[in-house]
Amino acid sequence: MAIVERVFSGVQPTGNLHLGNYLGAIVNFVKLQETHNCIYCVVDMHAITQGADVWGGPAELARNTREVAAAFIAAGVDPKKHIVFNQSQVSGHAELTWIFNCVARVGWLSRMTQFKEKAGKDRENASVGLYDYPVLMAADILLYRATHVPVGEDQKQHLELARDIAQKFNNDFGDSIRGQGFNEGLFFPQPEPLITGPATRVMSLRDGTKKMSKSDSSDNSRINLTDDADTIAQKIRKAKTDPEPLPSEEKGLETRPEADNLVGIYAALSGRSKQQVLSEFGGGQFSSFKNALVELCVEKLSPIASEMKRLVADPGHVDAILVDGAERANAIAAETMKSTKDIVGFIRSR
Ligand code: AQP
Repeated sequence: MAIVERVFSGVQPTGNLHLGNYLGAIVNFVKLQETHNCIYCVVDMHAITQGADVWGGPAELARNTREVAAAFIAAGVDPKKHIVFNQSQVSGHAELTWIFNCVARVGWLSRMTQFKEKAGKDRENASVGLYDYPVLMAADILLYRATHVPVGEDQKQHLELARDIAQKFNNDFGDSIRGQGFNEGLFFPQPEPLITGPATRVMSLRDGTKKMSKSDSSDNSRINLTDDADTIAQKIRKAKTDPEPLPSEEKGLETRPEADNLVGIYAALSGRSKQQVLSEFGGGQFSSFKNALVELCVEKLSPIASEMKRLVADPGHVDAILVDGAERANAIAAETMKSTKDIVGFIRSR
Protein backbone atom coordinates (compact mmCIF):
# COMPACT_ATOMS: atom_id res chain seq x y z
CA MET A 1 0.00 0.00 0.00
CA ALA A 2 1.86 3.10 -1.24
CA ILE A 3 1.29 6.50 0.33
CA VAL A 4 -0.89 8.68 -1.92
CA GLU A 5 -1.42 12.40 -1.45
CA ARG A 6 -4.59 12.99 0.52
CA VAL A 7 -6.03 15.98 2.38
CA PHE A 8 -7.72 15.68 5.78
CA SER A 9 -9.01 18.39 8.09
CA GLY A 10 -11.66 18.86 10.75
CA VAL A 11 -13.72 21.51 12.48
CA GLN A 12 -15.28 21.14 15.94
CA PRO A 13 -19.06 21.48 16.23
CA THR A 14 -18.90 23.78 19.23
CA GLY A 15 -21.20 26.49 17.81
CA ASN A 16 -20.48 30.05 16.66
CA LEU A 17 -18.58 29.07 13.51
CA HIS A 18 -16.77 32.29 12.59
CA LEU A 19 -14.77 34.17 10.00
CA GLY A 20 -11.50 32.78 11.45
CA ASN A 21 -12.65 29.20 10.89
CA TYR A 22 -13.70 30.20 7.38
CA LEU A 23 -10.52 32.05 6.32
CA GLY A 24 -8.08 29.90 8.29
CA ALA A 25 -9.48 26.56 7.19
CA ILE A 26 -12.69 26.25 5.15
CA VAL A 27 -11.62 28.51 2.24
CA ASN A 28 -8.59 26.27 1.76
CA PHE A 29 -10.76 23.13 1.99
CA VAL A 30 -12.61 24.41 -1.07
CA LYS A 31 -9.45 25.22 -3.06
CA LEU A 32 -7.76 21.89 -2.36
CA GLN A 33 -10.63 19.97 -3.92
CA GLU A 34 -9.25 20.88 -7.33
CA THR A 35 -5.92 19.14 -6.78
CA HIS A 36 -6.43 16.46 -4.11
CA ASN A 37 -8.73 13.80 -2.75
CA CYS A 38 -10.13 15.47 0.35
CA ILE A 39 -11.72 14.27 3.56
CA TYR A 40 -13.45 16.91 5.71
CA CYS A 41 -14.64 15.89 9.11
CA VAL A 42 -16.94 17.41 11.70
CA VAL A 43 -14.94 16.40 14.76
CA ASP A 44 -17.74 15.78 17.23
CA MET A 45 -15.55 13.64 19.52
CA HIS A 46 -13.25 16.64 20.03
CA ALA A 47 -16.27 18.79 20.86
CA ILE A 48 -17.06 16.86 24.06
CA THR A 49 -13.58 17.23 25.58
CA GLN A 50 -14.79 20.23 27.57
CA GLY A 51 -17.84 20.34 29.85
CA ALA A 52 -21.42 20.34 28.52
CA ASP A 53 -21.51 24.01 29.51
CA VAL A 54 -19.09 24.53 26.58
CA TRP A 55 -20.57 22.16 23.99
CA GLY A 56 -24.18 22.63 25.03
CA GLY A 57 -25.48 19.07 25.53
CA PRO A 58 -26.80 16.39 23.13
CA ALA A 59 -29.40 18.39 21.17
CA GLU A 60 -27.00 21.29 20.69
CA LEU A 61 -24.17 18.95 19.62
CA ALA A 62 -26.34 17.38 16.90
CA ARG A 63 -27.50 20.81 15.73
CA ASN A 64 -23.93 22.17 15.65
CA THR A 65 -22.69 19.07 13.83
CA ARG A 66 -25.21 19.62 11.05
CA GLU A 67 -24.37 23.32 10.99
CA VAL A 68 -20.63 22.69 10.44
CA ALA A 69 -21.41 20.18 7.66
CA ALA A 70 -23.75 22.77 6.14
CA ALA A 71 -20.99 25.40 6.32
CA PHE A 72 -18.56 23.14 4.44
CA ILE A 73 -21.12 22.54 1.70
CA ALA A 74 -22.37 26.14 1.57
CA ALA A 75 -18.77 27.36 1.20
CA GLY A 76 -18.28 25.07 -1.80
CA VAL A 77 -17.13 21.65 -0.59
CA ASP A 78 -18.59 18.94 -2.84
CA PRO A 79 -19.65 15.99 -0.64
CA LYS A 80 -20.11 13.73 -3.64
CA LYS A 81 -16.64 14.12 -5.14
CA HIS A 82 -14.97 14.33 -1.74
CA ILE A 83 -15.88 13.07 1.74
CA VAL A 84 -17.81 14.97 4.41
CA PHE A 85 -18.71 13.09 7.60
CA ASN A 86 -18.80 13.29 11.38
CA GLN A 87 -15.96 11.66 13.28
CA SER A 88 -17.96 9.54 15.76
CA GLN A 89 -19.44 7.47 12.93
CA VAL A 90 -16.03 5.93 12.15
CA SER A 91 -14.79 3.84 15.08
CA GLY A 92 -11.22 3.80 13.76
CA HIS A 93 -10.65 7.30 15.18
CA ALA A 94 -11.02 5.98 18.74
CA GLU A 95 -9.18 2.71 18.04
CA LEU A 96 -6.13 4.37 16.52
CA THR A 97 -6.09 6.94 19.33
CA TRP A 98 -5.53 4.15 21.84
CA ILE A 99 -2.55 2.79 19.92
CA PHE A 100 -1.15 6.32 19.56
CA ASN A 101 -1.69 6.92 23.29
CA CYS A 102 0.88 4.18 23.79
CA VAL A 103 3.29 5.82 21.32
CA ALA A 104 2.98 9.49 22.38
CA ARG A 105 4.90 10.60 25.49
CA VAL A 106 3.42 12.48 28.44
CA GLY A 107 6.22 15.05 28.07
CA TRP A 108 5.10 15.81 24.50
CA LEU A 109 1.50 16.42 25.53
CA SER A 110 2.49 18.51 28.53
CA ARG A 111 4.00 21.07 26.15
CA MET A 112 0.75 21.67 24.21
CA THR A 113 -0.21 25.32 24.63
CA GLN A 114 -3.87 24.83 23.66
CA PHE A 115 -4.37 22.47 26.62
CA LYS A 116 -2.75 24.99 28.95
CA GLU A 117 -4.99 27.79 27.62
CA LYS A 118 -8.20 25.77 27.68
CA ALA A 119 -7.60 24.03 31.01
CA GLY A 120 -6.59 27.36 32.57
CA LYS A 121 -5.71 27.42 36.26
CA ASP A 122 -8.02 24.53 37.15
CA ARG A 123 -5.90 21.92 35.36
CA GLU A 124 -6.64 19.15 37.86
CA ASN A 125 -10.28 19.40 36.89
CA ALA A 126 -9.77 19.29 33.10
CA SER A 127 -10.94 16.11 31.35
CA VAL A 128 -8.42 13.49 30.30
CA GLY A 129 -9.97 13.90 26.84
CA LEU A 130 -8.91 17.57 26.69
CA TYR A 131 -5.33 16.56 27.56
CA ASP A 132 -5.43 13.76 24.97
CA TYR A 133 -7.04 15.95 22.26
CA PRO A 134 -3.85 16.21 20.15
CA VAL A 135 -3.46 12.41 20.08
CA LEU A 136 -7.03 12.03 18.79
CA MET A 137 -6.19 14.70 16.22
CA ALA A 138 -3.11 12.73 15.10
CA ALA A 139 -5.33 9.64 14.77
CA ASP A 140 -7.91 11.62 12.75
CA ILE A 141 -5.27 12.53 10.19
CA LEU A 142 -3.23 9.33 10.10
CA LEU A 143 -6.27 7.02 10.00
CA TYR A 144 -6.52 8.15 6.37
CA ARG A 145 -2.72 8.31 6.01
CA ALA A 146 -3.33 11.91 4.98
CA THR A 147 -0.36 13.88 3.69
CA HIS A 148 -1.72 17.46 3.82
CA VAL A 149 -3.75 19.21 6.51
CA PRO A 150 -5.20 22.71 5.89
CA VAL A 151 -5.48 24.47 9.27
CA GLY A 152 -5.17 27.86 10.92
CA GLU A 153 -1.90 28.82 12.59
CA ASP A 154 -3.17 27.84 16.06
CA GLN A 155 -3.05 24.17 15.05
CA LYS A 156 0.63 24.16 14.02
CA GLN A 157 1.86 22.67 17.30
CA HIS A 158 -0.70 19.86 17.14
CA LEU A 159 0.42 19.04 13.60
CA GLU A 160 4.03 18.82 14.80
CA LEU A 161 2.87 16.34 17.43
CA ALA A 162 1.09 14.27 14.75
CA ARG A 163 4.36 14.17 12.80
CA ASP A 164 6.26 13.05 15.92
CA ILE A 165 3.71 10.29 16.57
CA ALA A 166 3.90 9.07 12.95
CA GLN A 167 7.68 9.00 13.09
CA LYS A 168 7.86 7.22 16.44
CA PHE A 169 5.31 4.63 15.34
CA ASN A 170 7.31 4.01 12.15
CA ASN A 171 10.52 3.67 14.22
CA ASP A 172 9.06 1.57 17.04
CA PHE A 173 7.44 -0.89 14.64
CA GLY A 174 9.98 -0.58 11.79
CA ASP A 175 10.76 -4.31 11.52
CA SER A 176 7.11 -5.27 11.65
CA ILE A 177 6.23 -2.62 9.05
CA ARG A 178 8.92 -3.99 6.70
CA GLY A 179 7.66 -7.51 7.47
CA GLN A 180 4.20 -6.49 6.29
CA GLY A 181 5.69 -5.41 2.96
CA PHE A 182 5.83 -1.63 3.44
CA ASN A 183 8.92 0.04 2.03
CA GLU A 184 11.68 1.24 4.34
CA GLY A 185 9.63 0.88 7.51
CA LEU A 186 7.41 3.77 6.45
CA PHE A 187 3.74 3.18 7.20
CA PHE A 188 2.39 6.54 8.36
CA PRO A 189 3.31 9.63 6.31
CA GLN A 190 4.56 12.85 7.90
CA PRO A 191 1.48 15.08 7.47
CA GLU A 192 2.27 18.58 6.21
CA PRO A 193 0.33 21.52 7.65
CA LEU A 194 -1.04 23.84 4.96
CA ILE A 195 -1.22 27.24 6.65
CA THR A 196 -1.71 29.67 3.79
CA GLY A 197 -3.12 33.07 2.87
CA PRO A 198 -3.11 36.50 4.55
CA ALA A 199 -5.52 35.43 7.35
CA THR A 200 -4.11 32.28 8.95
CA ARG A 201 -4.77 33.79 12.39
CA VAL A 202 -7.81 36.06 12.40
CA MET A 203 -7.93 38.12 15.58
CA SER A 204 -10.81 39.25 17.79
CA LEU A 205 -12.59 42.40 16.61
CA ARG A 206 -12.45 43.70 20.19
CA ASP A 207 -8.76 42.94 20.88
CA GLY A 208 -6.21 42.54 18.07
CA THR A 209 -3.90 40.50 20.29
CA LYS A 210 -6.46 37.71 20.93
CA LYS A 211 -7.50 35.03 18.43
CA MET A 212 -11.05 35.24 17.07
CA SER A 213 -12.66 32.32 18.82
CA LYS A 214 -15.97 30.47 19.16
CA SER A 215 -15.72 30.52 22.94
CA ASP A 216 -15.17 34.28 23.38
CA SER A 217 -18.01 35.49 25.60
CA SER A 218 -18.42 38.63 23.48
CA ASP A 219 -20.36 37.98 20.27
CA ASN A 220 -19.01 41.31 18.99
CA SER A 221 -15.50 39.80 19.00
CA ARG A 222 -16.29 37.65 15.97
CA ILE A 223 -18.24 37.56 12.74
CA ASN A 224 -20.31 34.38 12.77
CA LEU A 225 -20.94 32.66 9.45
CA THR A 226 -24.65 32.87 10.23
CA ASP A 227 -24.67 36.64 10.94
CA ASP A 228 -27.00 38.71 8.73
CA ALA A 229 -25.86 41.80 6.82
CA ASP A 230 -26.93 44.26 9.55
CA THR A 231 -25.12 42.34 12.26
CA ILE A 232 -21.94 42.12 10.16
CA ALA A 233 -22.09 45.89 9.50
CA GLN A 234 -22.64 46.67 13.17
CA LYS A 235 -19.76 44.43 14.34
CA ILE A 236 -17.28 45.83 11.82
CA ARG A 237 -18.24 49.42 12.56
CA LYS A 238 -17.73 48.75 16.28
CA ALA A 239 -14.43 46.88 15.72
CA LYS A 240 -11.56 48.30 17.74
CA THR A 241 -9.13 50.47 15.77
CA ASP A 242 -6.59 53.18 16.58
CA PRO A 243 -6.68 56.91 15.82
CA GLU A 244 -4.05 56.84 13.01
CA PRO A 245 -5.01 56.64 9.32
CA LEU A 246 -4.20 53.37 7.54
CA PRO A 247 -0.52 53.12 6.52
CA SER A 248 0.47 52.82 2.87
CA GLU A 249 3.10 50.15 3.52
CA GLU A 250 2.74 46.77 5.24
CA LYS A 251 5.57 47.64 7.63
CA GLY A 252 3.30 50.30 9.13
CA LEU A 253 0.94 47.54 10.40
CA GLU A 254 3.60 45.93 12.56
CA THR A 255 2.70 47.64 15.83
CA ARG A 256 -1.02 48.04 15.05
CA PRO A 257 -2.67 44.65 15.63
CA GLU A 258 -6.27 45.80 15.06
CA ALA A 259 -5.44 47.54 11.78
CA ASP A 260 -3.35 44.56 10.68
CA ASN A 261 -6.26 42.22 11.41
CA LEU A 262 -8.85 44.20 9.43
CA VAL A 263 -6.48 44.61 6.48
CA GLY A 264 -5.71 40.88 6.60
CA ILE A 265 -9.44 40.05 6.56
CA TYR A 266 -10.01 42.36 3.60
CA ALA A 267 -7.02 40.87 1.76
CA ALA A 268 -8.15 37.29 2.35
CA LEU A 269 -11.74 37.93 1.31
CA SER A 270 -10.74 39.83 -1.83
CA GLY A 271 -7.97 37.41 -2.83
CA ARG A 272 -5.35 40.17 -2.66
CA SER A 273 -2.20 40.73 -0.62
CA LYS A 274 -2.16 43.11 2.37
CA GLN A 275 0.15 45.41 0.38
CA GLN A 276 -2.36 45.59 -2.48
CA VAL A 277 -5.10 46.50 0.00
CA LEU A 278 -2.91 49.22 1.53
CA SER A 279 -2.08 50.60 -1.92
CA GLU A 280 -5.80 51.24 -2.33
CA PHE A 281 -6.77 52.35 1.19
CA GLY A 282 -3.45 53.62 2.70
CA GLY A 283 -3.62 57.19 4.02
CA GLY A 284 -7.42 57.03 4.35
CA GLN A 285 -9.54 56.99 7.50
CA PHE A 286 -10.76 53.77 9.09
CA SER A 287 -14.39 54.76 8.59
CA SER A 288 -14.21 54.55 4.78
CA PHE A 289 -12.10 51.38 4.91
CA LYS A 290 -14.63 49.83 7.30
CA ASN A 291 -17.47 50.66 4.89
CA ALA A 292 -15.63 48.83 2.11
CA LEU A 293 -14.93 45.91 4.46
CA VAL A 294 -18.62 45.67 5.42
CA GLU A 295 -19.58 45.56 1.75
CA LEU A 296 -17.02 42.86 0.98
CA CYS A 297 -17.91 40.72 4.03
CA VAL A 298 -21.61 40.88 3.24
CA GLU A 299 -20.99 40.05 -0.43
CA LYS A 300 -18.86 36.99 0.45
CA LEU A 301 -20.64 35.72 3.56
CA SER A 302 -24.34 36.33 2.86
CA PRO A 303 -24.66 33.61 0.19
CA ILE A 304 -22.96 31.16 2.58
CA ALA A 305 -25.28 32.11 5.45
CA SER A 306 -28.41 31.67 3.36
CA GLU A 307 -27.26 28.32 1.95
CA MET A 308 -26.41 27.14 5.49
CA LYS A 309 -29.88 28.16 6.62
CA ARG A 310 -31.46 26.24 3.74
CA LEU A 311 -29.40 23.12 4.49
CA VAL A 312 -29.95 23.02 8.26
CA ALA A 313 -33.69 23.39 7.69
CA ASP A 314 -33.54 19.88 6.22
CA PRO A 315 -31.66 17.81 8.85
CA GLY A 316 -32.56 14.53 7.13
CA HIS A 317 -30.68 15.63 4.02
CA VAL A 318 -27.58 16.69 5.98
CA ASP A 319 -27.62 13.45 8.00
CA ALA A 320 -27.79 11.41 4.77
CA ILE A 321 -24.69 13.25 3.48
CA LEU A 322 -22.87 12.51 6.74
CA VAL A 323 -23.85 8.83 6.71
CA ASP A 324 -22.75 8.43 3.07
CA GLY A 325 -19.46 10.23 3.83
CA ALA A 326 -18.89 8.07 6.92
CA GLU A 327 -19.33 4.87 4.88
CA ARG A 328 -16.74 6.01 2.37
CA ALA A 329 -14.40 7.26 5.12
CA ASN A 330 -14.79 3.97 6.95
CA ALA A 331 -13.70 2.00 3.87
CA ILE A 332 -10.35 3.84 3.91
CA ALA A 333 -10.06 3.76 7.70
CA ALA A 334 -10.73 0.02 7.88
CA GLU A 335 -7.75 -0.67 5.57
CA THR A 336 -5.45 1.42 7.76
CA MET A 337 -6.71 -0.28 10.92
CA LYS A 338 -6.22 -3.79 9.47
CA SER A 339 -2.60 -3.03 8.59
CA THR A 340 -2.00 -1.19 11.87
CA LYS A 341 -3.32 -4.14 13.87
CA ASP A 342 -1.11 -6.54 11.90
CA ILE A 343 1.89 -4.27 12.46
CA VAL A 344 1.24 -4.07 16.22
CA GLY A 345 0.51 -7.81 16.49
CA PHE A 346 -3.19 -7.74 17.39
CA ILE A 347 -4.97 -10.92 16.22
CA ARG A 348 -8.00 -10.17 14.04
CA SER A 349 -10.52 -12.02 11.86
CA ARG A 350 -9.40 -12.38 8.23
N1 AQP B 1 -9.01 32.87 14.61
C1 AQP B 1 -8.68 31.97 13.71
N2 AQP B 1 -8.00 32.33 12.60
C2 AQP B 1 -7.66 31.40 11.65
N3 AQP B 1 -8.00 30.10 11.75
C3 AQP B 1 -8.69 29.71 12.83
N4 AQP B 1 -9.18 28.53 13.20
C4 AQP B 1 -9.82 28.65 14.40
N5 AQP B 1 -9.77 29.92 14.81
C5 AQP B 1 -9.08 30.61 13.86
C6 AQP B 1 -9.05 27.31 12.43
O1 AQP B 1 -10.35 26.78 12.21
C7 AQP B 1 -10.25 25.36 12.15
C8 AQP B 1 -11.29 24.74 13.01
O2 AQP B 1 -11.06 25.07 14.36
P1 AQP B 1 -11.68 24.16 15.49
O3 AQP B 1 -13.12 24.27 15.46
O4 AQP B 1 -11.24 22.78 15.34
O5 AQP B 1 -11.08 24.65 16.86
P2 AQP B 1 -10.38 25.91 17.39
O6 AQP B 1 -9.09 26.16 16.69
O7 AQP B 1 -10.26 25.72 18.85
O8 AQP B 1 -11.42 27.03 17.04
P3 AQP B 1 -11.93 28.21 17.87
O9 AQP B 1 -12.95 28.89 17.04
O10 AQP B 1 -10.85 29.09 18.34
O11 AQP B 1 -12.65 27.57 19.11
P4 AQP B 1 -12.36 27.73 20.64
O12 AQP B 1 -13.00 29.01 21.04
O13 AQP B 1 -13.04 26.55 21.25
O14 AQP B 1 -10.89 27.76 20.86
C9 AQP B 1 -8.83 24.98 12.53
O15 AQP B 1 -8.08 24.70 11.37
C10 AQP B 1 -8.31 26.22 13.21
O16 AQP B 1 -6.91 26.37 13.04
